Amino acid sequence: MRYTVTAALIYANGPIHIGHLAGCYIPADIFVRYLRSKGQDVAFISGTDEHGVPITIKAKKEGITPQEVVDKYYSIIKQSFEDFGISFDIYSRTTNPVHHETSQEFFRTMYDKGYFDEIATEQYFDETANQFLADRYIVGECPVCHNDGAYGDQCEKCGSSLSPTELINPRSTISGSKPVMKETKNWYLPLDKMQPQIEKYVNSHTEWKTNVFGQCQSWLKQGLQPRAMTRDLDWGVKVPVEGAEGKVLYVWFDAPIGYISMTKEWAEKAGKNWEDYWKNPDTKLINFIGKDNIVFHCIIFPAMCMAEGSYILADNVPANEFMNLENDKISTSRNWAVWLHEYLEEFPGKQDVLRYVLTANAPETKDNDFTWKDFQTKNNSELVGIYGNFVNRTVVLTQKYFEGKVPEKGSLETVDTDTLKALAELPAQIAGSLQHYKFREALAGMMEVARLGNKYLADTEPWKVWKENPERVATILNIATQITATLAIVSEPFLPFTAKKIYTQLSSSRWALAGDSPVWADAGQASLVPAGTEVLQDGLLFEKIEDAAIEAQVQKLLNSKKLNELEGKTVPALKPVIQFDDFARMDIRIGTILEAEPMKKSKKLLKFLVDDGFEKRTILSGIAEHFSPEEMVGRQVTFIANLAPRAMMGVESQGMILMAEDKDGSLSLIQPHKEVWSGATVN
Ligand code: B3M
Ligand code: ZN
Repeated sequence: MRYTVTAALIYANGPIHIGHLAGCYIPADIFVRYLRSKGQDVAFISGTDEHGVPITIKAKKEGITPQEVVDKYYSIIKQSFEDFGISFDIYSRTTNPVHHETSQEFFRTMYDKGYFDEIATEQYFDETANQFLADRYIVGECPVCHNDGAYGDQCEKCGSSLSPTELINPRSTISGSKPVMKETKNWYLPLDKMQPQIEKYVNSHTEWKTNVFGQCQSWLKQGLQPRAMTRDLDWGVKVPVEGAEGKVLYVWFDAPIGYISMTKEWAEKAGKNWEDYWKNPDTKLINFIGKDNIVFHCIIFPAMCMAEGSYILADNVPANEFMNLENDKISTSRNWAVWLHEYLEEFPGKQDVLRYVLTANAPETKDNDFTWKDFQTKNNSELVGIYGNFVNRTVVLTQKYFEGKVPEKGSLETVDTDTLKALAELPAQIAGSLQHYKFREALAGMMEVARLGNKYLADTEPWKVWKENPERVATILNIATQITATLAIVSEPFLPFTAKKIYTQLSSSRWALAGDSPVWADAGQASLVPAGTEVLQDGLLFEKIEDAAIEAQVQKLLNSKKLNELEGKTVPALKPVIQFDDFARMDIRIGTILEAEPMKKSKKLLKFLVDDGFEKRTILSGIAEHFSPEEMVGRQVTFIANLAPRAMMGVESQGMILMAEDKDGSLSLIQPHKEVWSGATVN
């Protein structure tokens, strides 16, 4: 069987985080690794989406060109995927010439077949910048909540989705000027007319995941609308027809074609025929994506392919829901995320731990939550406690009793045959889950192999038997090694780094391994590793993660939250107007602090002795959490000198020291900018 497996072409406008991995790339990689181990012909294709408004917005924000933005993030993103072992056959980009040619050709074919409707509409135009404005380039007052910073497509404050004409007092974010309505002509794909064909296609795939199938049905039920496939923008693939100056292909038109152009690039290098992967109806096309991309992959791209006429349609689109982080939506702008490059700095070599946790919690049917506590628990009690523990015990006991050589099996007891029978059944069970895109279930099946191994050692207790019956121990450790080998094979899709370590541990054998790639069909066999094979000790597979490391991560997130809260903070509203006389009645002075001491039984109060120019007066001030008594002595402060005395905790305070309160609640003294005499008036 031939497979074309794609993973979403992420926008090259920022680094990637765990949500991306969990939603799309880890499941795609698991699936592909499994297919390869079954000997299938697979092309695993992905890359960055480098067009569209998200890129130009980022460029504007960073003050660089769109090309510079995509160059920067393409490398960062590619590196992260490589670091996490996502085994693409090619990771390319939509700014490559082959992509521009391929998508222009695609458009041209549809155009020549008369598939597009040319429709004139009025769009907002910025006369100062001389360009049409994409929705995101228009801001104004939200008609719902009256937030003044709402975008042309959405108000981020109240979440309403908007169209630019609904904004009150719209402004261009490019020039700040008020946009005007101007007529423009674009090419529309008449999805409304294509609805019956699309419905037929979707309805022939009742096996799709319910979240995917359900979303398609709700789009179809609403009735499909014509959608513009060109945009007035200067960053993107030029529209290849007359009269389209200043227009580019809609980013969602060219992006999925990226899968095709990247396959061409790969095939060229790999000596394959790209058309086998896109035009042969026997090839299965599988698109891995996140849930926000469902409509584009299940309705719009298939419609484009139907219209173009020569490409296969997706056989399945196993989209995941979203992964949340510590009970909150992952957000790039609020920095509520675990960035992959940062994770690797903080947990070097622990790629498989993250792969494991994100798969065990994969948001397959509904949104799910990643928490650091759970990350720690899954590492410590499952990877260390079950998986690592089993492999380690097998290796260590083989070293100890048999000088590191796999012993011969002798005659088998019931516990042995039962265990080998269970072992033989597990790979097929895991494969069944994988074929149905049930990766959590498949991962649980993988852990069953490790559990089986642990139970076998616990039941047979070779360490107790050794003295009386070393032959029996030989059989036990031979079988434990066979379980280890199967564990490595079935782990490879999920934990490729760990699987590789186990292969190394069993390296001197020629069992089952062709280079690095495991052969799925070997899994479950009772005599996979020949007796005599040398077992090397190569350190522990997993190590315990301590509380301190987890607390540091949680603290990091809390710091982001704090920063965000500050960001949203505005200065307090002004108080009502007072007359000059009201102000003149206040006697504000500069004094010098002579002595300072904490107040007994109070966390907040400090007691000062202040030189006010006439005498020494006592002033209490609730700033003990911000200043130490020592650092206050000798300082000049501003205080209200004629405030009626007030007793606090048995001491009379004769005035009030003034402070400025900063955004984060910290306090700052109000001091004259040069030293003045004590008692100086402030007017
Ligand atoms: N670039 C949206 C995203 O990054 C879009 C995916 C394209 S897949 C062909 O989520
Ligand atoms: Zn709003």
